[in-house]
Amino acid sequence: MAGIKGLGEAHTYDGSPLRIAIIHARWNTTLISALLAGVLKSLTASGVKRENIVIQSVPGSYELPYAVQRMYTASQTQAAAASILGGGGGLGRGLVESATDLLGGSVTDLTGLGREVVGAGAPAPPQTTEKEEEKKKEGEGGAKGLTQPFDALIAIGALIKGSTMHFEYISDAVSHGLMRVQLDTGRPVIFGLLTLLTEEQGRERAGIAGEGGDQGHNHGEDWGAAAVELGVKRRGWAEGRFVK
Ligand code: RBF
Repeated sequence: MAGIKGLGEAHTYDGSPLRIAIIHARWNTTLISALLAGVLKSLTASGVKRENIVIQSVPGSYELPYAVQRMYTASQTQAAAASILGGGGGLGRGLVESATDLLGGSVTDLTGLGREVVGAGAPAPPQTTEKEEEKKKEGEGGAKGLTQPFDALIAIGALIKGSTMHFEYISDAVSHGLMRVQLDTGRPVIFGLLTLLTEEQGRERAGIAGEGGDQGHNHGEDWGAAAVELGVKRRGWAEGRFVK
């Protein structure tokens, strides 16, 4: 008999006007990088532009609620700077770009595995890729990300039960912390925390189980879709509309 568990009918929402933050822990990196790839895949499929996705990492899941809260505040700071200074040229533009770089410059993206992992709070690495140099030469014509406050934030972590009580304490604290942040800020915080009894459960939920490493379901894809849906719905609610 078929099971009844699961997400139900899929809805699609247009993520193109949204700005999304992803905050992921670095513990259990194999799982995290697969989940992050799943999130990015579904965000992109919903039309969210890569330049409007900011990714930061923290050491472990326990740090997620604080990081989500601070990243949201940082995006509000950027938005305020952008609205005061406007998008015009000259000094104002430079300041807006500095504000944008507050976040954009310190991105850790595990999908580019093999590259250096930048810790939370670490200064932005000074290297500029050839592509970025080209964009600069094009007279700043390169695509700039949005500076609005994040429409949704996705927290990703994987806790695996060990022989001590850390699993119970961290799971509980992070779950409550993330809920608190979303209710306090009024912005959707997507719960991308796997609380696992075994590593195998993690592989199944990250879509990397089995001999070929491609079995199971990548829950990151659902989290990306949830972020877009809630981001779009929140915008509607803010205007007194109920988006279907
Ligand atoms: N963080 C995770 O994201 N996943 C884990 O499975 C995990 N296991 C931990 C086990 C122990 C015994 C400790 C002390 C920490 C663990 N952490 C884990 C790290 C934790 O979330 C946090 O980063 C650190 O406790 C520092 O605040």
